[in-house]
Amino acid sequence: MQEELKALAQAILEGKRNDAVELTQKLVDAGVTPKQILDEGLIAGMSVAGEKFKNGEYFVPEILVAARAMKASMEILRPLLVATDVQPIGTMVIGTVRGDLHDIGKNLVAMMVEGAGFKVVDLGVDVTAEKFIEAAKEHNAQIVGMSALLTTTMTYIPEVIKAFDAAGLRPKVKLIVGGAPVTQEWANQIGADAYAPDAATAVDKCKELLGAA
Ligand code: B1M
Repeated sequence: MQEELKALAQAILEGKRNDAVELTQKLVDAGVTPKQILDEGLIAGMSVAGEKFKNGEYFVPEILVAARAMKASMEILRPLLVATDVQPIGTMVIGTVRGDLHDIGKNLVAMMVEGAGFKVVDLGVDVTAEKFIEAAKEHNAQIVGMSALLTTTMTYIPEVIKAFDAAGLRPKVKLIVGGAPVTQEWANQIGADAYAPDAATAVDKCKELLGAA
């Protein structure tokens, strides 16, 4: 089944959703464990896609189709993973901050972090500090990610950070920030735990935050 696993990784890389679903089902039917399909098929393919995105060989559309192919295969694997009790490597809560409706970049980050083996709880857009905190507690998240695309909404990020401090959730919960107007320097200034300029780097940073890199 090694050939099929490789073909699955390639189908994810090329964003071939139907092929990915077909191969995933074939591997399941052949008795390959969901964990092996996840690691050597889906995550393997998404990792290469992430590398290509980082070094400029892939752009947003290629990543989106790869992530969609992965999501479609995950629909088959998810119930099996739950049944076999395969644990995600960590849990991330993510959202676009209050007042901001941009979600394309945040969705990319969510998909790629999920593709790396995390459970991702996506709160959507226009997310308040209270909602971030509530979700972090409810899902026992190790990481909370905040995205902002407007100079007028990025200023809400430090407020969320203060709210996490006030709630006594740090340093247990690590906070990662990103979005077009956000920089490493600013992230340092406001006391975020990590910053990522793009979705592939966000995956690396999340793993580093977990100490799993
Ligand atoms: Co708006 N918009 N927009 N917009 N929009 C920008 C951001 C803007 C730069 C356009 C411009 O004027 N040149 C400008 C902001 C100016 C500023 O603040 N300095 C702007 C504006 C002004 C507005 C409105 C106010 C316009 C108006 O109504 N007058 C309005 C605001 C609405 C609101 O949010 N309250 C508005 C609305 C919209 C649309 C609804 C039309 C649409 C959003 C659709 C959607 O998201 N569903 C939209 C879009 C599409 C854009 C642009 C054109 C593209 C944004 C995008 O999706 N980029 C944008 C101009 C631009 O950036 N060129 C613009 C692609 C995406 C993959 O990149 O989101 O940067 P990005 O995400 C990257 C990284 O930043 C990083 O990884 C991602 C993938 O590599 N990243 C993270 C993102 N989040 C991360 C989180 C992390 C880590 C990394 O950790 C948690």
